[in-house]
Amino acid sequence: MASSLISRQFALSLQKNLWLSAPGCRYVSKAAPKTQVEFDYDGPSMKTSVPGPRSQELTKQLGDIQNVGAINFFCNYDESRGNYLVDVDGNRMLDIYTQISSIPIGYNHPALLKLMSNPNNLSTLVNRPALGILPPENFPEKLAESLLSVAPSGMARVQTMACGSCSNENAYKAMFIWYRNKERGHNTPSEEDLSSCMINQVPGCPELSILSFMGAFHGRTMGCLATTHSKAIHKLDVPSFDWPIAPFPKLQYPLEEFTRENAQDEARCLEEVEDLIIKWRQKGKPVAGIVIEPIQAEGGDNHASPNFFKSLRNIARKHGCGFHVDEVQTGGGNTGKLWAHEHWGMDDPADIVSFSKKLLTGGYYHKDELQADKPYRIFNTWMGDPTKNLLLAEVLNVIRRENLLEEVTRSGKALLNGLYELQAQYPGLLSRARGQGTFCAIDICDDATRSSILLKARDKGVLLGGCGDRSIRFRPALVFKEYHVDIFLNIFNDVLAQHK
Ligand code: PSZ
Repeated sequence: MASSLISRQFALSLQKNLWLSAPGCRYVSKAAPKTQVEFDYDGPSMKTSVPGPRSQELTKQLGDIQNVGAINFFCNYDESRGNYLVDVDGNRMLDIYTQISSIPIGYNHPALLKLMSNPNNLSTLVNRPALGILPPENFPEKLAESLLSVAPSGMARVQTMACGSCSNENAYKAMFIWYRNKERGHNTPSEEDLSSCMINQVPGCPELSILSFMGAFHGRTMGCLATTHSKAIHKLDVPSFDWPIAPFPKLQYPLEEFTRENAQDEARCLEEVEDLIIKWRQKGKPVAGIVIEPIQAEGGDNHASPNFFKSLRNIARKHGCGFHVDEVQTGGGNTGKLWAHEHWGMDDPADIVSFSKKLLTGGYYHKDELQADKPYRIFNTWMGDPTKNLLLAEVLNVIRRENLLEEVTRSGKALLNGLYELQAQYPGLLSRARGQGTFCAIDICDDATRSSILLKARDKGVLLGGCGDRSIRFRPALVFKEYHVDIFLNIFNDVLAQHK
């Protein structure tokens, strides 16, 4: 009885959300075959400035319960669809930030609503298992359909986790365990190891380190935070580890004009990495792993060349350090490939690749030898969430069916070309347009102007995010098409004209 009630509710919400007769929407692509019919709004529609009165009222209410300093506005997720986020004041905005880059195929995609309305999936929705001990029958099959179907080259094992930070946190632990067992030459800890680790002392808690890069963001939990170096406010007042921090290349744009300088800067950073590895070994805190983002995202969309990453991977191998590529923000298709590291063209790109955001579940892929030697060493209550694997399997189907990676490459080119043109038009305001696929960014002359541009764009119905000291970043969903680029460029042009 209960289940038929629930499934009826799902069927109703599906009908409501299929938008077959909803006003204000239209068929976007008349040429698309029936199965690929896509529904979208015509464009932004603004009724108030943002946040509007209802958002302000709700922020006040929530303020009595939580810190609301970071809240932008409140959302109406029922009415949001495709590339458009609708707020509680009825404003409809073209979303080029997508919940900090974590919406893969837009809001309320019909394929996902259909999946969630299937009564066969109800028990997955209502019974969240402790996956490490009591997984559901279909779990191996769902992993194969979802995460394993897009496993990075050379990796056949994957561990799911709840979010980006806990994925990285556990990936670091896996590298430490692997490294220590290598040092011991066997997997059996001594009595002294076992007793000393209980009081946070060596040798059980060894002096090992993870090498990270200036400008990196790998999360806010204590271990991850020791490798995060994007903003002081993230780190202030929190104790940390004495781990090595290498410089990340600072490329000059346009790249074609600065080939020599950029290659020199990358070589300088690589040299520094090797120096630090040697220095920390001498200090008695050997580098067990190197962690890096393929594009430093929070830190300001800082890119480096495939050659840089290839050389870094070789340095890690040469010194016996694990190589961990953090694809939490770059993974999922925005760069035009499912994984940004695919652009490096390597057969053996990493020992560990972590993910979250657009992959919907967190987790990490790893080489066989990075598997912890005993159960319960990498473990927690949920270890992920099977509903997210269901959704991810369908997201990947949609990506394949609708050739979304090709679309991303196409709209990414249009976006970057548009940014180049605007940069030429407003040289005092804009510089360093850069990107891969739709994973693009541009620098604004200063932080205050950036804030003003972001707010004015929002009031005109375009949601964007900042990153680094003075960059604006673009993180649309994979269903962001060339005509969405045009809508954005027109509005952005108007906003820039106000800042001349
Ligand atoms: O302010 C914050 O806490 C933000 S703003 C964007 C993020 C976090 N990104 C999360 C992130 C990431 O971009 C990379 C490359 N690695 C790890 C993380 C952490 O993921 P979460 O937020 O899921 O813990």
